[in-house]
Amino acid sequence: MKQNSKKSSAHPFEMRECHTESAGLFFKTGRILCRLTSPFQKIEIFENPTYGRVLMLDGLVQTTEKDEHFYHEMLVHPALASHPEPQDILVIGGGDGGVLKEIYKYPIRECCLVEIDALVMEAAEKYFPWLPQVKGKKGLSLIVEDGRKFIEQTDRMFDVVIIDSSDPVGPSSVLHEKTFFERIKKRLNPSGIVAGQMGSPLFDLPEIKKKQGFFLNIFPVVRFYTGPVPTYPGGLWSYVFLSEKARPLDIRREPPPDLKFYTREVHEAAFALPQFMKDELSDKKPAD
Ligand code: AG3
Repeated sequence: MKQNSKKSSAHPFEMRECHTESAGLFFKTGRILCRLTSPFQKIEIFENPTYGRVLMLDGLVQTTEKDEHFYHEMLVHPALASHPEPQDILVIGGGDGGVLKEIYKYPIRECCLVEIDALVMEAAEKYFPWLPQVKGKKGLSLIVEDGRKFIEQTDRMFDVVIIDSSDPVGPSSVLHEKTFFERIKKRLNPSGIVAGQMGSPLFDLPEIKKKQGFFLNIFPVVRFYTGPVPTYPGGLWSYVFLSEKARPLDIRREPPPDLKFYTREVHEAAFALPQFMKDELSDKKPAD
């Protein structure tokens, strides 16, 4: 969230993310596993008795062991379940590997993950199980590069692109811009789908609406959906489903086994937007 891009507490036994000037979320910390500053951001991983291991970047919660599946499953499965034959997948961001672990529940051909910060990947590999779990899987390439540069330079085409960015501040801000999505569209096969995280409906609705404006200029199918993420600002999170022709409610396969959050019914329900979002997002005119 823009106004809070700052801080985690300086107190050694407590970390916090401020959601507004006057509210936020605090974590008592057990062991601090990693605290370093990369060329891009501050990386912190610590243990919390309630949420398990927590990853923060620049003081913003990215993932926790306890609720990661709320987010990773909802970012990945709606797109992969709605594509006729997802084979070649691109992930932008997501260096912690949570998205990859979900993608490899499908029999895909290739998956390419592009993460700007090698130190995020190194730290996550050490302290979370997801990257080690997928390393060596068929067709996986891990590329350390700016996602925007990658998409400008690659000539590869993809069936599904998953954008696991952080908030639109710091290294991730370019991943929220119109030109980035225009480039992605050029790298998408005809039935291709893009799924991306869109922030907090409670706090970020003006930005979500702004993005809707340019999405509608680029993609014929633009659908937002939501799901809870207990440790993200506002508790309810939003995502977008973009495509030339795939429809989000045209679910083509059963979910892989052993998911903890996503089901077919959750998928369908997620696209039914709460009234306060409909009020803002229902005029479907493309932006100029
Ligand atoms: N990426 C989205 C995190 C957004 C959280 N925002 C915040 N806490 N203000 C998560 C990466 C996990 N793979």
